[in-house]
Amino acid sequence: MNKIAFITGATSGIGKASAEILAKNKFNLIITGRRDDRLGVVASKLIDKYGIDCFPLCFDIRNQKETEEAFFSLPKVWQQIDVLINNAGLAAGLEPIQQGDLNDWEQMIDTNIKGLLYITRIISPLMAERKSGQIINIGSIAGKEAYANGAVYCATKHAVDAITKGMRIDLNPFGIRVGSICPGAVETEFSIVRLKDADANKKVYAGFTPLNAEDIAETILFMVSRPAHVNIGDVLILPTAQASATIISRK
Ligand code: NDP
Ligand code: 8X3
Repeated sequence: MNKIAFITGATSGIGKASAEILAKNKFNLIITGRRDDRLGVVASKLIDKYGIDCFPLCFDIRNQKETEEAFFSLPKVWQQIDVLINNAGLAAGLEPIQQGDLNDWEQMIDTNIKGLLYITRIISPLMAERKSGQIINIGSIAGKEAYANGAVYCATKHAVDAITKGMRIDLNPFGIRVGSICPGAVETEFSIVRLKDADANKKVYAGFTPLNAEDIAETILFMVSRPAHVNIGDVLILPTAQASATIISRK
């Protein structure tokens, strides 16, 4: 029987690319996000193209009740998740702390930290019961370094790093693999959302070749296809042009 992967934030970028590569490798999928129309399109495509089963679940991960109701609306057999990809997240704004927008801060904290925790709190006990499962959290280079104008986003990704390490310890007795992937610059909708500018990618990725979502999806596939005794704990993955959060060689 196909394994089941649950991917949060699969309506675009890294989550969408991960859904595609896992479908190609015969995982059945639960894909989530707020944009229902996009979820439907992604699910239909993956079902038709790869002959897998795919369940779209539309909910806002910031809302604990909505998240729980969405998960438990799944048929029982679909609740037995083998792989959880905690990917849904965002940066909002790029401002010094003294000028930061409180709504942006709340959105990042509620999505990147609390949303990740809500879904993990639902799925991890079910994995623990079955003594089986793998969780991959999408962190960031922003979880390893702080940079100017990004204090709160960096804080949320530092939190993801700490949560990953703590989860790995707590779930260790149950044989559950926990790891993270921490990308540098990946061209997705990330910068468009962060800068609230449809043309943001032209500026942000000018003069160098950023990672693309498929680069991260391939890393996810590598992690989930290791033999059972191998747990990749953390992967820092950068464009070749990027040396640190803020050092990027541009032509
Ligand atoms: P995208 O903006 O392309 O994708 C973000 C995904 O998260 C979308 O599917 C979006 O779905 C979902 N999402 C956001 N907020 C919510 C919410 N409240 N409830 C449910 N789903 C939500 O960006 P990326 O693919 O780049 O981002 C994916 C992850 O990768 C994020 O955690 C990001 O921090 C991380 N990352 C990105 C990097 C980059 O340079 N791009 C680098 C390092 C890490 P919808 O809008 O439909 O709800
Ligand atoms: C996304 C990468 O450098 O914009 O997490 O924070 S960065």
